[in-house]
Order: sequence, then structure tokens, then C-alpha cells
Amino acid sequence: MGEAAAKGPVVHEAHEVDTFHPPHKMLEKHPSKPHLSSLEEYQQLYKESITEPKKFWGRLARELLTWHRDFQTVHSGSLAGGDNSWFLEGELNASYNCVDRHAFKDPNKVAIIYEADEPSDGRNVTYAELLRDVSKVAHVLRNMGVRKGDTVAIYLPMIPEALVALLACSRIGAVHSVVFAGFSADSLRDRVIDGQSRVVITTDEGKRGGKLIGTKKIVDDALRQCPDVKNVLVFKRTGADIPMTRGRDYWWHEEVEKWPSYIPPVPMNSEDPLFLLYTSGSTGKPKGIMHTTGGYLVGAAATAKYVFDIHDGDRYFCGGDVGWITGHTYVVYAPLLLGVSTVVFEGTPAYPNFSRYWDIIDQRKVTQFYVAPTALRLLKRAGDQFVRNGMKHLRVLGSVGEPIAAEVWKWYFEVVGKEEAQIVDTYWQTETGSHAITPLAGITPTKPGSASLPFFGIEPAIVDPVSGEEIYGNDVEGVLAFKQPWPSMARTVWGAHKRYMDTYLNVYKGYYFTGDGAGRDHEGFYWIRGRVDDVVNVSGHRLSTAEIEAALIEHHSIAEAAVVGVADELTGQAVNAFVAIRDGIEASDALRKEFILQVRRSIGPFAAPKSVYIVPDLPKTRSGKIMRRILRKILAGEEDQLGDITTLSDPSVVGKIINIIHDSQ
Ligand code: 6R9
Repeated sequence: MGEAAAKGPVVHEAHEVDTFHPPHKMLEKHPSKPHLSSLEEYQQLYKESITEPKKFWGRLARELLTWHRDFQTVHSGSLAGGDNSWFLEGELNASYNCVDRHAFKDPNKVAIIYEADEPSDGRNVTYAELLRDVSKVAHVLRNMGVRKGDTVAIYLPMIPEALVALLACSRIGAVHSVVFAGFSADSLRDRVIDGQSRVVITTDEGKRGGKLIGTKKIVDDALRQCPDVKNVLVFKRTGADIPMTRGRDYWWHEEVEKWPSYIPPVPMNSEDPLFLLYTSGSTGKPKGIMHTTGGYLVGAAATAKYVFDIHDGDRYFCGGDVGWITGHTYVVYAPLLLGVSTVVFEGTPAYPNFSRYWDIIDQRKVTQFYVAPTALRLLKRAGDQFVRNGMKHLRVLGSVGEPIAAEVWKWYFEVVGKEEAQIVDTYWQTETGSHAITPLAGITPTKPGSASLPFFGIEPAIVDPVSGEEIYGNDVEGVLAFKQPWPSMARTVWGAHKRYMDTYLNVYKGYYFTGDGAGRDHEGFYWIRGRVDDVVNVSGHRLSTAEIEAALIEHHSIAEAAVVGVADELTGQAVNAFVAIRDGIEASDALRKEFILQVRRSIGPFAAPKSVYIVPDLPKTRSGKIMRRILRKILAGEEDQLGDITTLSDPSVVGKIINIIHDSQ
């Protein structure tokens, strides 16, 4: 448990907030009408999903997915037992559900709208073309010896081939393990080894915001210490001159030419793993979150249908990266399961200028847009003049990954959406697989800053972190847990089931623990307060302070390190590091830069500390526990609220640290 949780619930003052109803204009431009008719219908279905989950999910699973073999048992297992399985005897294939069934019905329908880094370089991929590309790559992988149950690591930028790679894996029953292409060689290496990947898929280079990223070089560096990787498949993105290791590395374009355009999908059991995705927790080592096939796909399809109110013919744009869960569920699986067009955007919201998102939305007639608040903060700050006036087709504006401040919410609603689109603030996690607490577009009234009400099958509980007792009723604060299993929940941490149990299911027995603090207001709406463990959220990227500390102490000059997250206007939270250096080493700006570089090299640029403070010692208890809470208070300027510091082994370090911070400002 993190320190914040141990402190007990934070009480927020009750205040009046505006409630926004689904805008009329949104309903006027709707192609038909929302999937649900009213809030009452949501409430009725929600009740069914909680009291009769087997009936509810059995119906949705058959309605939303095509099964190769029907299931008899909708659910077995429990949260306490950590053995939840869904649609047990059922067999299906993810790529068949995402591609074939739409390609057969409407081959020329656009599956992928590719928006390349340079605005003029994009193209569309139809469902028929996607089926051909996925089949060919599936053949290539099979020829490389990949079999059902084998893991394939994917280190790709946001290009259509990333989706092709994921679907090619799932077509032959391989487990994909995507590593965000911003991770360093060391991080990639750790994930390849932990996931036991045998093949890696990458590009010669990536291109983002006009800058080149040496993806193949990073893979080469990582693979020096991965003897079990037999092959690397390289997609030519920029044509850079890169070394190819004979017998190991193969060009994508040369390999796909060898194989036919169709390969039958392999029927998988509903509980066969679909993918691993590494995420940060409170300890240093990243966790390989494992999702299975049937339950995950049902969650993806159901949420996309009801939360985004996706209808046939919609053009849907999620700005998340395929390297994170948002990209997995809401760039790839959800829109393709529903057979609509998904925008794959390779660039950044600031390139070539701050109108890039809005130009894409306008030109591609986007109906649903989904992004993290960090991008919205950046664009709001850039100025309203960049926001386009068109964007006439927008019905839904989604937010994900971190709390959205009320003023950013309102800007999104008024300036971007022209009050004609509904804001859906979706709360969920890598581990939940799909949306957990969220409004349903067209149905749920919203309050800026609240993720509103639970999705079907999610039964939230507010728990007192000190006593571990559930707090009933409204107007309560505590930590957020779920009382019932749901289909798209993670099944395990790869190779570490005990860790899965201890992190999520043994904290409060019989509950799933989210790691977030939350409040339930007088109307039963949920307000997410942020992590109560040692996880920081920088620009929507989930980072572990322990992982950054581990990276820092790899540097030979550092004796000890403590990392804390502090509020940051632009990135939500920012990483601040405190380091004690070894005796005889001089503090300097150059050294501080080296420490930042150390983190960039060890984890990736996105984890780099914003500030590094070199201090004589860290505040520690007599038993040696670092008091990060004190460092957080000092950074927040709350030096008068440090509490009792006499329990520190050397209370005088506090004054010294305060002086160092003041001197640096
Ligand atoms: C989807 C995703 C999960 C953590 C989660 C929470 C934070 C996500 C949020 C939100 C407030 C929202 N989070 N959505 N906080 N409001 N709408 O981001 O997954 O990378 O695993 O992060 O992100 O703290 O616990 P992941």
C-alpha cells in the first residue's frame, strides 16, 4: 500500500457543479438514434448486468461476436479465487471477428484511415485489403516458426502495419506483446525476455512530429541480450540504410510477396491468451498484464457500442498509441469489431501545427474523437485560433487516462465540440481491458471532472483504506474497488500469478482493487482522485516511481534516489527526482543532466525527470524507509504541513532539502 492510502480518505468539500445533458444538436445530426433510448433503459440493463450477469453477458457475447463454437458456461470463478473465466467452451478468433466478417459483407468499406506524419502521405485500407495483409503476415509468422501460444513482440510506430501485426498474431493464435516504441532498448529487452517472445516486429525507422526514431537500432541493441529471439520482421517505413542480421532479420515487403492472400483463422478457446501488455505498478518490475480472447473482445465491443454510441458508417478517431491499452482496445479491436473506420495517426497534435487533430477530424468527417487530457491542455494553451470551425460530424468527444480538469472539459465541449458533441470522460485501466466508469453518449448526463456512472457489469465500491471496510451510501470518499468480475478483466500477470493476486485481489478480499482514490457524490456519480500507490501519471503515461528510482541508481554516482510525482500544469503530473550522490563526487548541472539521460536510456524519453535535486541525504525513518510524502509536501510548498518529522533518523535533512529547492527556483 502506498503512503497516501494509509493516510485515510481525503475529504473534498461538496460543491455545486453543473450537469450537462446530451446536447440536442448531437441527436439532430445522429444517423439514426442512440443504441439506448433513455437513462432508465441504462439503469434497467445495468441492474440486469449486476443481478443476472450470466444472462446479460451471454446475450451480449452472442450478439456482438461471431463464435466458431458456442459456449455453454458464461462465467466461472470468483474475485477471491482469482480464477475468473468467461464463455468457457466457446471458440472464436479475434482477427476473424475484426476483419473477415466485415470483408465478406462489404469488402470496399474503409477499415483504416491512415494519417501519416506528413499530412499528405496518408492512405485508406479497406476491409478486403486488411484481410489480405493480415493473412500474408500470418503466413510469414508461421513460416518463422510461430505457433499457437507463442509470444511475438511488436515494436512499431502508429502505422497501419501495427494493426496488421496484432491481427496476424491473433489469426494464428500467437500472443502479441506490444512494447511502446518510445521505450528504450533496455526496457524492450526486459519485456522481450519476460514475455518469452521469439519474434520481434519493427520498422527501419519511425517518423513522428517530423523527427526520425531509430526503431531498428533500438531493437538491435535490445536483442544483444535476447538469445531466444530467432527472427525480426522489419517493415520499411523511411527507407533508411540499416544493418540487417543475416538469417535473423527479414524485410516485411519481401516476405509477404511469397505468401497467398488468405490463411484460415485458428479457432481459439475463449480463455486462450490474446495479448500481454506491460504496465507499471508500485514495484520496480513492470507487470505483463495478460488478457484472454472472448472476454476481452466482448468488453471492447460492448463499450465501443454503448459508450461511443458507434453506428455503422461512423469514422472513429482515437489518438492513443497502440503501445498502450487505449490503443489496443480503442484504436484496434473495438472499432474493427464493430466494422467501422478507425483513424491511425502517426504524428503529434503539434505537427505541422496545432491544428493537426482538428484538420484530421474535419477532413475525415470524424464522428467520435478520443484523446488524453494532456493533449487537450497543450492545445488549449496553444490558443482557440487553431481549432477548426468545421468538424460538423462530431458527436462524441472522449477523454481517457487521467483526470480532466473542469476548465479543460468545458473548453473541449464549447470550443472543440461547439456544444454539439457529448463529452465522455472514461475511467479504466490496462487491467480492466475496457471502460469501467463512464458516461454513455446520448444517454448519461455528465458533470465536468466526473467519470459519472459504472458501465454494465461493473459494481464499484468505495472502501475505507484504513479499515478495509466498504463505505456505503452517497457523499463518501475512499479507494475504488469493484465487487464483481467482468468479462474483460485481466486474468493474470504473466508468469507471476501470486503478484496478480497480491496487487489486485488480495488487498481487499472479494474485491478487485484499482489503486485509485475516488469519491461518490450525492447523486451516485464517481469522481476519480488519482493513484494512491507509487504510480505517477505523466501526460497520460503510467509510470512507476520505483522503476525510475531503479533506473537512477544504475548510475555509478548515485547512492540513493527517491522519485515523486508533482502536479504539473501541462503534463498532469511531472517526475521529480531526489538523489544522494556518493562521497567524493561533486554536484553539478552536468551531473544532473547525466542522471536525466540515465532515465531516458534505461526506460525511455517519456519517463525523464523534469527536475533532479542533488541532496546530502534522503528523509528516512529509523528503519530506513524513505518518506516520499515529505518530499511531495516540500515540492508543493507545504513546508508548514510536514507533520511529525522527529521519527526521521536525521530530521535536519529536511531543512537542507528545503534550502536546495529554494536555491534552485
Ligand atoms: C486507460 C488507461 C490507468 C490509470 C488509472 C487512473 C488513470 C485512467 C482516467 C484516469 C481519471 C480517467 N485514469 N482514466 N483517471 N479519470 N478518466 O489510462 O490505462 O495506462 O493502465 O492507466 O490511469 O489512475 O488507474 P492505464
